[in-house]
This record gives sequence, C-alpha cells and structure tokens, in this order.
Amino acid sequence: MLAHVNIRRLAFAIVASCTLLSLCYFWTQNLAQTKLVDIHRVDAHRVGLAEVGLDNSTSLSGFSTTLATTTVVPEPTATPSNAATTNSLRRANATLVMLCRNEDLAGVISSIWQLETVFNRNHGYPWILLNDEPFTDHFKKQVREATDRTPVTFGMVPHEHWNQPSWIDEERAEINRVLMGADAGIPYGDSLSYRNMCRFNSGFFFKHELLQKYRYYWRVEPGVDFTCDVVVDPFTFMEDHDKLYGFTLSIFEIPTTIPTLWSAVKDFMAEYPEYISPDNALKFVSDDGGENYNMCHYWSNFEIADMDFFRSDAYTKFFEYLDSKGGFYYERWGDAPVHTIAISLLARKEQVHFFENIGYRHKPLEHCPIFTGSGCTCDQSDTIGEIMDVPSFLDERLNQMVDYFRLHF
Ligand SMILES: Nc1nc2c(ncn2[C@@H]2O[C@H](COP(=O)(O)OP(=O)(O)OP(=O)(O)O)[C@@H](O)[C@H]2O)c(=O)[nH]1
Ligand SMILES: [Mg+2]
Repeated sequence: MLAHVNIRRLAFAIVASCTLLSLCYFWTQNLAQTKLVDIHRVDAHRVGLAEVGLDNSTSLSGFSTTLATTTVVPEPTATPSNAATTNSLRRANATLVMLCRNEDLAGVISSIWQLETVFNRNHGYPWILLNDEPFTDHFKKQVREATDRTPVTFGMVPHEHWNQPSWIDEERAEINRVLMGADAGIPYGDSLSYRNMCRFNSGFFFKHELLQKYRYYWRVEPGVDFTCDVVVDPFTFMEDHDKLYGFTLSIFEIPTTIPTLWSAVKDFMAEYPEYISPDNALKFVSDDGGENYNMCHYWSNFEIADMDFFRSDAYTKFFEYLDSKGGFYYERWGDAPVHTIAISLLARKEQVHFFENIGYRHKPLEHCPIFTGSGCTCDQSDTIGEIMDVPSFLDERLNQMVDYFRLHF
C-alpha cells in the first residue's frame, strides 16, 4: 500500500515537473520571440524600411524589414571554437580594400588589426590599400607588420580615376563648394578631395588593376571598430546566397548634398528601363513610388559587395549617366546614395543583405548585433535606432540651392 502511494506521488511529481518545465520553455521561447520581433521593429525603423510596406513573406533577406508575424532568420552562426583555421576553410574570391592616406596610418593599423582579430586571421583574405599619392616606406612597413602573415598590396589610384575631369566647369564647381562649405556648413561641402573620393568610390574603385582578379570586396576605413567575432565568412555567405550587396548601417543623406541626384536617376530610369530590375527595392529609396528620394542610404563606409555588380553594364551605364551630369562636383554626391540607389533599382531586392551579426562602429554611429552569441565588445543600446531628423534648415537650404541652380545654370 505504502509502495503504491509512493509510486503515485512519484508519478504526480514527474508529471508536475514536466508540465512546469514545458510551461517555462514555452514562456521563455515566447519572450525571446517577442524580444526579437520588438528589436527588429526598431531595426526596421532604423534602416528606414518600416515604411517600405513589403508584405510579410517578402524579405530583403536578413534585413529586418519584416513585420510582427514574420520569423526572423538570422545568418547561420558558429562558435569561434568550432570555426576552422585558414587552411581548412573554403575561401571566396575576395579582398579587403581600404582607401587611405599616409597620415591615416594609426587608424589604418587599428582597423586592420581589429578585422584580422575578429575575422581574417582565420581566412587570410588579402588586403589592398589604395592611395591617390604614393605610400611612404614607413607606412608600408608598419602596415605589413600589422597584417602579420596576411598578404597586403599597396596601390596608387590612377590620376584619371581620381581627379576632377577636365570637362567640369571649375568656376561653377568652385562657386558651389563655397556655397556648400563656409556658407551652408555642409560637412566636406568645400572639399574637392572629398568629391574626388566620392566619385572614385562610386565609379572607379572596382576598375583598379589590383582589384581586377577579385569578385567580392569588403570596404574598410581607417579608424573604424569591428566589435564582434565574425564567425561566418560574409564572402562565402554572399556567394552561397546570391547576394550582391551587404551593409550594417543605414541613415539619411543630407539633402543639400544631392539637390538634383534623384531627378538624374529618374531621367536614367526613363531612358534605360531595361536596366531596372522588375523585382527592385524602389520602396527602400522612395516613399512615393519614385517621385522623390527619401534620402535613405546604406552607410557605405562599411560595404561588402560583389564587384561584378559594379562592373555590370547596368551599373556602368548608371554611373556614366550620373557622372555626365557633373553632380559629383557641382553638388556633393556621395558614393553612399549612389550605391544605394543603384543596388535598389538595378538588383533584385533579396540580393541585398543586412549583416546583423557584424558589430561595426564608425564614429559617431554603430551597429551592435542582437545575436551576440559570439564575443562582442559593444553595447546594444548604442546601436542607432532612431530615424535621424533632417534639420529644417537643411530643407530650406535645399530649396534655396535648387532655386540657385535654376537661376544660374
Ligand atoms: N587617399 C585618400 N583617401 C581619402 C581621401 N579622402 C578620403 N579618403 C578615404 O576615403 C574614405 C572616406 O573618407 P572619410 O574622410 O572617412 O569620409 P566619411 O566617412 O564620409 O567622413 P568621416 O565621417 O569624417 O569619416 C576613407 O577610407 C578615407 O581614408 C583622400 O584625399 N585621399
Ligand atoms: Mg569615414
């Protein structure tokens, strides 16, 4: 009898524990799911996609574009302990590229050292450093030491890929540099070298002879931080998933730097409809069906991309068309909106990938992953999560500038 009661008690205890465990399990799962969805809503807001209006089944793959009912599919993860070493890893045909100046040395070494530490020491992707002036021996020596066993090559940007073309009306360009610089206080508004850099990054870097043999590239800038172990190779990920463009941060462009960019893009679309992808992401860059640009752009100081996209007929035509308008010099068109608009219009929307798992900081902005399973040294609350308001004076300034252009040119 006693044994019988004990067995009943034991059975009850087992059933009760199982029920309790199941309840706990479902509760924590639910919590985790809610958290993901909430964070991704913020995320969607951050990348300006909440307004895109994609339906639940549509995903800009890895983008947190998605709405509450959508399952969040993170990139595959691996722990650093089971990440293979250089020799056994499959590598993509890819390179790490940094455009920099001799005086950027400390920031160059810092960025290289960090990316080597969190990622490349396991892969050995070669570095290519480019400059519009010759690198000094001192610079090359220190960079070689920082890259350790990883190959590094130093290259010069050809004059014709960097400098303002002779057909640009320098008087007109200079007037606008003054207008945008001291007068309007637009960052780099008065800088010719910044314009050269933006145009080079828009239309020429992938043509550099040192980059010809590579398909994928990761753009790195001096002085940035990589704050998490990169345990999945983004290059092979891109290759395996047919991605053309990867980003971590997305913000608004300053409208006064690109007063006539979108009208040039609209002209291009009208003239070359054959290059516009039927499955494009126009909704990422325009909230009104293409009438106006909403200023959203991927922050291209971080960029992992397939250079074959930039080398394609579609992009070549797109860049040449924009370049012919002179806006890189008469205004201050950045490579970020140019790349963003191009990838949004010329590619399929699922060919863009949000690298949620890559911790990245380019001051003052950063992205700290929510999937911080692997070592991260960032604070998730530092991730930009709000749409940055465009100050109203910029709008006013934009109108003034458009009027100015109408009057004078
Ligand atoms: N060689 C060379 N590189 C440049 C020049 N201007 C900019 N760069 C590089 O181009 C990239 C972008 O320049 P940044 O000055 O960082 O521009 P930004 O990221 O828009 O602005 P910041 O917020 O100041 O970083 C960086 O990799 C720079 O090192 C230049 O005149 N010569
Ligand atoms: Mg920068």
